[in-house]
Amino acid sequence: MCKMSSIFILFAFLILFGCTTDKIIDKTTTNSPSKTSSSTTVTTEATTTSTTTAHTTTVSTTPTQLEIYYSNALGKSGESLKTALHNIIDDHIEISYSAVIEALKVTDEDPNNSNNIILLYTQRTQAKNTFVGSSNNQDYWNREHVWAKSHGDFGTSMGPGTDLHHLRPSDVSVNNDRGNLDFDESTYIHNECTQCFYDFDSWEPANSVKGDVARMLFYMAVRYEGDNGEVNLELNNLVNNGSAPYHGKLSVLLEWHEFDPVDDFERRRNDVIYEDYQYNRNPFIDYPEFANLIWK
Ligand SMILES: [Ca+2]
Ligand SMILES: [Ca+2]
Ligand SMILES: [Ca+2]
Ligand SMILES: [Ca+2]
Repeated sequence: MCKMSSIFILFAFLILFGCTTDKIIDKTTTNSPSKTSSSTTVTTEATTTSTTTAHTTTVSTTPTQLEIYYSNALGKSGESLKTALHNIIDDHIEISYSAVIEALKVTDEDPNNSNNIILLYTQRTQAKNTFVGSSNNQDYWNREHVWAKSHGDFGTSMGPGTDLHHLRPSDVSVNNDRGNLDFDESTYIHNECTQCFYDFDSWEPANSVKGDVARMLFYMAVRYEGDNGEVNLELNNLVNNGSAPYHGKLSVLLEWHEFDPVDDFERRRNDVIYEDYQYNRNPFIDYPEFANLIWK
């Protein structure tokens, strides 16, 4: 009996010990193949490492640089966040309206063809050298002010009129049809931009750029606050804003911002404008949560 229980206890011990060891090895092997010692610390280290790696690969500017850039805004909300962001992104280097043409060939370059740019509304890839200043060719490209330049009447003067964060290449006739319409859900399919909708008082861009449009307008409302003789641009929930310094429709833009999240094309564009042209960033591309913290 005594011998039998000893064998049984030994057998049970081996099973128990064997299983536990297997579990630890499995866990550590999965998280960190190079580590052989089995402990909770290893697992924690491995998890931390993989989280850091994933975060680094999703933003082209390292998190630390972004945190430094936005240090005076992080943790704030509402008007105090808007003011802090304004003070971070204002006083940017302004470029001329003619310099915008060459800049857009860089900021909006087709990632698959360096001879081409991607046109905003149609998302058509098109030769960079088909720019046209006047409207001679309705399928060439020109400079679209996403915040319609009549809303605040700033035209093409340096500042809001040449700010690359909201200037985009567009098909000439599509640009003309968008005109100065506010953004809202709209009724009719456009004959050339077949992913776009329009009606008498609004324009609805293609699904893939709805968020891009929203984030560009968020930037404009925060960048331009009426200081240094600049216009104060603001978002509202109206259409038919005409020449008032307002743009709608805020509630719809907030929905589009959620619906079409930031992508690599926008991130690269933001980096290029920051590093090579204006030395300021669009906060709503870097920290999408800022939009709801200010306007919801
Ligand atoms: Ca056209
Ligand atoms: Ca409408
Ligand atoms: Ca998009
Ligand atoms: Ca403003």
